[in-house]
Amino acid sequence: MIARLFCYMTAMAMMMLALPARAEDGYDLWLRYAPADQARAADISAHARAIASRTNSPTLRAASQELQRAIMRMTGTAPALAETPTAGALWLATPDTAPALPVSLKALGTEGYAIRSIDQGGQPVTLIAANSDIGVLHGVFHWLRLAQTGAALDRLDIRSAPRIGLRLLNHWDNLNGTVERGYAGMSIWDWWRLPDYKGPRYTDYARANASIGINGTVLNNVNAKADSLTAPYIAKAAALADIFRPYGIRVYLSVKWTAPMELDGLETADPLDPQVAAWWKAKADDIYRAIPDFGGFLVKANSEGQPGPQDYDRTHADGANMLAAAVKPHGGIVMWRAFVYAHDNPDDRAKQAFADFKPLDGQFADNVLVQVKNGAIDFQPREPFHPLFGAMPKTPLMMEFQITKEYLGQSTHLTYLGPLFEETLDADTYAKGKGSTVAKVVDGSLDGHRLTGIAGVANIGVDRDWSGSIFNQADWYAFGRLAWDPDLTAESIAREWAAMTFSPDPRLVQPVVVMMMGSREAAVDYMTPLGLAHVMGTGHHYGPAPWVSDLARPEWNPVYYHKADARGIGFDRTRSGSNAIAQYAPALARRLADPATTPESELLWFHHLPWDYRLKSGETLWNGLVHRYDRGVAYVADMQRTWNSLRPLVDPERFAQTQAFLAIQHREAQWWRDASIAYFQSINHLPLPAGAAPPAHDLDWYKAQSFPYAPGHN
Ligand code: BDP
Repeated sequence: MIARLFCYMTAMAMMMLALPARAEDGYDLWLRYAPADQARAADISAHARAIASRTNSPTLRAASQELQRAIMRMTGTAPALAETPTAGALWLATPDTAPALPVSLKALGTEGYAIRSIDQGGQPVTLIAANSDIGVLHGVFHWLRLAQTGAALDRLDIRSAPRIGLRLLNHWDNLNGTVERGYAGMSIWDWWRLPDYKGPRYTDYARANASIGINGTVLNNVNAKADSLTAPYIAKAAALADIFRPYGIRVYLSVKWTAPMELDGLETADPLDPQVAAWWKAKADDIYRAIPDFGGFLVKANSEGQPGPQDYDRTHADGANMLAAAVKPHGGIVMWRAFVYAHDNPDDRAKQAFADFKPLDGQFADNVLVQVKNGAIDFQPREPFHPLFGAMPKTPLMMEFQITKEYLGQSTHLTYLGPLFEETLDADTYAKGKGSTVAKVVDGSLDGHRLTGIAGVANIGVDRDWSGSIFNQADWYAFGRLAWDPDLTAESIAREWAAMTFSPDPRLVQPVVVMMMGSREAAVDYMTPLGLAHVMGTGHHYGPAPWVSDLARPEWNPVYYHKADARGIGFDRTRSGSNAIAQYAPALARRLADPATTPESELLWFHHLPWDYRLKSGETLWNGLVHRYDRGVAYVADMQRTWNSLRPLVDPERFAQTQAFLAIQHREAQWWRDASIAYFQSINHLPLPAGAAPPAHDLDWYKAQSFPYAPGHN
């Protein structure tokens, strides 16, 4: 009887293991730990019979729990817990817990780790060692990546340390729960019910970020409200900081320049006014009392209507240094954004940040970073790298990427951003000769900076799948991986991500990676080919609107960017135009001066060219544009075919979401193509190249489309 009951219980337990713990709705991200096949499960078990760890710090407890959960899910067997390493154990160790480690921890810093297969008194053991508990946690996630992607688990000898110090998410989340440029539902910060209610999502957020090495998060929108600096909101931020701390993630806040006036009635926000400086110092002291490891401030000042030091005839450096002095005694930093352009400045918008910031090089305090967007306009599908990279050697420049896809299809288009990030990081600034890549500026190696950083505008919300779509998760993932190591390739990252997110089966990984790798170029093709930019709909930036010309500020209008007329198209940024190219190093500027030596992918960014200009292919510029629009649409149709062929290998829920979203993308790619062609044809009156289909509707139809409720637009 007892034996029968036991058999029944075992059978029940086996059945429960075979079923997924919960629906595959994307909540688990790349930390799914799906059951492995028998052989692989045995292999994982053999290398994870036990977890050996001597301390019980919150961080090591989190590491151990992650391993237990993962190994149980992947193999069906729980690892034993031990203090000392036994045969087949994963041994988590720091010099504090194990003084004579058989591996050097030099050059691994406080966050890096070593993973090594060792022989411990005749027993095989996998050592995961680091100088700190956080390093061990990162090492654990690395080992779990190996386990999930089908990699070998024996003879390991891995050393890894982050190349960039501050690896941050920037949440553009508002205190009312909306998210600027958010396409994944409301903010994950439940400001209203914090600090009393702290849902489990915050811990899962921290796990996901720690698993890719992110070590900081700016909680609120750069278009900040002063209220986030009031005592109740500091307490709310402190509650989040407490949850994130064991995962090595610090909290930062965006601040509004006029907070001293708004909150405490000061008469000025002049950075050189002693009362203003004293206010910020006292505010910083308050924050650090609640959050002892608070990271610091992010500031958007004198940009798009935000107040700033220039309102008092002071410079960005005056403003940044005043705030920097307030956080300095606590070890905090200031990230001062270079995203500035002024309504009363008639110069090319692409030149304005450089003009403001370059002269300030050398004037910033040593705990200030200037945060620069990847390109000089605004997160376009493709932009040349921002000319400030390489131009401010005395200032640590922090990269700002946008993970949320404001301009790349928002929540539904499959446009993997890995190649965009990689392209920017690999771009050569020529600041100190060939090989002076943007990555070397950002990681500090080019100019010898120790303070280094990279930020990604988060794509996270309360949607079950976090990011608005399964494939958008890959952008979050890729950002973290590249922030840790900018030399990784977008393709290798896509491979890891696909294996963990879906399955390590090469029949799935191979085609999914191919889809992903061409997807961003496809979006460039159907939205902004050949270096076009900012031709999106007004405000919401959803869909095409290259015809818009009636907005108050010239640089808000798409016509400002493409400058199409009867003779040609493109923005002349050479000497005959705005001469923006002169902001690049001479070796690069020389090449950009001539359309023949400008990369075709950036042609119309730098040059205004006649419609019959000959492209490298021999076709005219106009025909080449049309072909690219068509190529982009065709790529999406290809992705649909590929995805449909993968149905047997993907769970129904995630299969259906991606299938539906690809259908939306195809329809919208066609819309982009047709609307763009209809508009440009109304200007150049040229026939379409042979074989190209006419737009489905006339131009007025496209112009009449209106989207007052498109998401993400405040
Ligand atoms: C643009 C967004 C706007 C942001 C701004 C910024 O359209 O919503 O506030 O950048 O970065 O991309 O400050």
